[in-house]
Amino acid sequence: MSSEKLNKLRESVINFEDEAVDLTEKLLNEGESAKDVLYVVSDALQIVGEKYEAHEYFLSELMLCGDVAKRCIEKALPKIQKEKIEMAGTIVFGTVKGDIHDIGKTIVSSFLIGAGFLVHDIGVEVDDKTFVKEAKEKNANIVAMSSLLSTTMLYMPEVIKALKKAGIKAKTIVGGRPVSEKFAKEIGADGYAKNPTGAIEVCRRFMEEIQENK
Ligand code: B12
Repeated sequence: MSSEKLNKLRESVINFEDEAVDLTEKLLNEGESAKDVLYVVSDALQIVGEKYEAHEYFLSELMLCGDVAKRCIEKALPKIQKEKIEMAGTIVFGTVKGDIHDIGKTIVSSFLIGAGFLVHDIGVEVDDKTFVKEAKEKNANIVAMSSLLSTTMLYMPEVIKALKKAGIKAKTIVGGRPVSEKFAKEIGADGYAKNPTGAIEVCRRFMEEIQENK
């Protein structure tokens, strides 16, 4: 393992430099394991999260880091499949119908990828049928929904109903600016989180519950 280059990768993700993406490609071509690359990107995001919480980084930096990290992870994904790294779980993640906000979803999903989950980002304005189809096709353990509008969050229970009707056993997690723990409970979602670190905690808990019930 080239720890010097991996350290450089960590630094460039934290500093949201495009160079991180080229460096990832280079490391993978030189035979670095995708697992180590992912570990470093995840570590970088952890530090970015801490900087955000400490008000050292603001939303713009968070978004830039999320974007760079996502592009690095995308480079590593084909190799992950080859290495058959055991992922923490499979998540299908979309912004619900009528809503085009995707910055929060992208950030949360890159943190989840960093935490070892295989995340299929199915985009924005996703209707119930598409959530059902994608959850089935990807054999999802978890379905994650984002909404930034107080109008579109009302579509979340429709998705939960459709998943249940289709017999899909995946756990559901909801989030986004207008969504609350109380709302999540009312609509029968299995979980809610306010931010990316909370999402990792909830999704890890889901996976433990799934393993216990096997
Ligand atoms: C950027 C933005 C836009 C961009 C979106 C660009 C994009 N690609 O996403 C554009 C300009 C397109 C836009 C459009 C609109 N917007 Co807008 N937008 C915003 C703004 C300024 C920032 C949102 C954002 O990205 N925040 C940053 C991210 C990191 O935060 P976040 O999304 O909340 O995500 C975090 C958490 O919520 C959580 N999270 C998010 N999703 C999930 C999912 C899960 C599963 C979990 C666990 C956690 C989680 O983790 C994230 C990271 O911490 C907000 C104001 C605000 N302060 O939020 C308004 C805001 C959301 N928009 C608003 C409105 C009204 C609109 C429009 C209707 C405006 C219009 N009249 O056309 C349209 C809607 C279009 C549509 N159909 O969706 C309102 C919503 C009001 C409401 N209560 O419904 C807001 C609150 C502005 C306001 N104060 O009025 N918008």
